[in-house]
Amino acid sequence: MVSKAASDVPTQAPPPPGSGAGKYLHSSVAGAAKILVVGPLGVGKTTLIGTVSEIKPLFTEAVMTQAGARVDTAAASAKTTTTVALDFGRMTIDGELVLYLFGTPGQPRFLPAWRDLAKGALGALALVDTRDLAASFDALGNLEDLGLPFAVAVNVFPGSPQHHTGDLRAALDLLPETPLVACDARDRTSSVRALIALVSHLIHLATETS
Ligand SMILES: Nc1nc2c(ncn2[C@@H]2O[C@H](COP(=O)(O)OP(=O)(O)OP(=O)(O)O)[C@@H](O)[C@H]2O)c(=O)[nH]1
Ligand SMILES: [Mg+2]
Repeated sequence: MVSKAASDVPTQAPPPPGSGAGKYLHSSVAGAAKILVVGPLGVGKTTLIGTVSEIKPLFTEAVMTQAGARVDTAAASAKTTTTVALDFGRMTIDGELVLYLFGTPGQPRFLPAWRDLAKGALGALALVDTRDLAASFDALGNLEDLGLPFAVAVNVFPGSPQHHTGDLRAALDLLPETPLVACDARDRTSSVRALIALVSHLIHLATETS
């Protein structure tokens, strides 16, 4: 059970290990990494990719259908459109590591489509809305099924309940090593920090297995 308390979810990801971060991944992934941005309906995936992308992002928004409208999450209540195929953007870290960002559709009926979208991906950033934690379970479970390493970013909305990190980790059933950070998908600095937390995690995993 998540208790209400002052949030201690870190808003700053651990700093990347300088230009070494990019250099390490540069040698292992030839300077480019495919990253998924996942999460439930309306959690802010499209917003985050639009915020950080250094190219004009590709969006595939469509007016919500009846099927989509029935999925009533806190974040989705004021939305009229939803991603129906994918979002695409690009962000460079350290001037040398290019992240190709693929946003997934949030509607549960599209979960099976992730299998194709995840091909060649190195990891995922999973966005979570604390106003409806249960809405994230499908996305996190899908990442585990795919064996895709991920970091979790709490996208903070007005009125979002604040939780102690330990309570949140327990509620989301996260492994101890899975990064958990807070972000505002509309803010570039905090969104980039969330992606850097993921990249740092991927570097750590790659270092462990090399
Ligand atoms: N207050 C606040 N609003 C946000 C934040 N992130 C996104 N929003 C708003 O929430 C709405 C949903 O954002 P989207 O980016 O479309 O969400 P999505 O996860 O791509 O949604 P689907 O594609 O339908 O799954 C938009 O109106 C955003 O402006 C945030 O961090 N804070
Ligand atoms: Mg979207």
